[in-house]
Amino acid sequence: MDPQCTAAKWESAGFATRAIHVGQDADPATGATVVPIYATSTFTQSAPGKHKGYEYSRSGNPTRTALETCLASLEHAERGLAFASGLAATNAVLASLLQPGDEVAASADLYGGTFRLLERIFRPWGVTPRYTDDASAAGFASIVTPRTKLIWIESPTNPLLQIIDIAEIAELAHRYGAKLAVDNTFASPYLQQPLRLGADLVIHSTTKYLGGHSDVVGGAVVGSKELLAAIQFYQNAAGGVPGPFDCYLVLRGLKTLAVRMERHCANAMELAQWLQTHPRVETVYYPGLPNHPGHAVAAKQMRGFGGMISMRLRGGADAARAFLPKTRLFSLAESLGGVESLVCHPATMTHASIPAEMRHARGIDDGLIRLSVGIEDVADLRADLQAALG
Ligand code: P1T
Repeated sequence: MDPQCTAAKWESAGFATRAIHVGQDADPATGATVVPIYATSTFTQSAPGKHKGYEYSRSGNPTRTALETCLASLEHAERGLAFASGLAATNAVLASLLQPGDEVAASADLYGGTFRLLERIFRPWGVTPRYTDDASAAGFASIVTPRTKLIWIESPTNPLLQIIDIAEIAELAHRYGAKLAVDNTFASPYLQQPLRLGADLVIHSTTKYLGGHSDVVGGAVVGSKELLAAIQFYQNAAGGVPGPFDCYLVLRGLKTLAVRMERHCANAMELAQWLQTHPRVETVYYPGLPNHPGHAVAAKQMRGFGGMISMRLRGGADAARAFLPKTRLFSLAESLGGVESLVCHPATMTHASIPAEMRHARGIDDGLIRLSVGIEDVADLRADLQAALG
């Protein structure tokens, strides 16, 4: 059956129900309750061109279709596409919507890999990226030109947890004839659905909260059928598809996304409140704190404030260097969004590809520490941070 039809019957169901069921009807061939891993590169045809909807697994695979259908439902999109990584998804969006001569306007605070892709691949190809430190509508208006085809934002941003008013930027983008793409990785669709706020495309690194267990690398793009047709054409022509095992892992992760996010948010809120009273901590960046400059907008556009916290310690870079190797439960590692807590040093890890001068100007200096708060017992997480803070 057309997966879009099976999705339609779940339209009025709640988020957790859709995460567990949409695109995941019992397997038509065997009745298997859980979507099988269709480990096949190709599909047998009864006559040339006569097949059951699948020809070759670069173009489509039933395990991938299940994941794409579910992701589209969770973001209230017409259609979803799964990719081999978050950056493969980002690359496909940029390459299929932009031509040499076009410009892309982005918030200055964004994942280092996205910055590297824009600067090292797309700028030499002829696309001009422009960045704004002021991520308000006025800030974006100051860098948008008649050549701007796309505005690219994250909210919350990586790693400074800035909040961008998605509805306001969508309105601005459309006024200038541009599209708005939102990298929703830090929020997940459970906390925020940018398409409902006017965005045109949503991008995910499914490696993070959607997979949720730090055991898979993947990406996704969701949006209208029209925009996704161009992106799917690019994906099929250029590759970048996820394998069926990886799709299975992300789909399995989605089933518990709602309960995991509740716990990520509760743990992060408790730790952020505690950290901001800690004598060794200078600044805490967490949108759930009322003194965070984006708190009101976050409360308006998100269901909760997420599991990511950044902070600066008194004593700057030296204090950060002393703290980072000392945590035991928080593993010092890149990535985020898994059930286990991670700690990261953006300047030398996730954002090392941004030139030092630019990084420092943006506030990503050697004193910045980023926490991905997992779903362990919060008392244990707090004790771990306390011991490392000394
Ligand atoms: O790693 P990959 O699945 O290709 O996703 C890239 C990506 C895209 N968007 C955001 C907001 C991201 O944070 C990432 C990856 N980020 C990390 C690995 C990190 O530790 O920040």
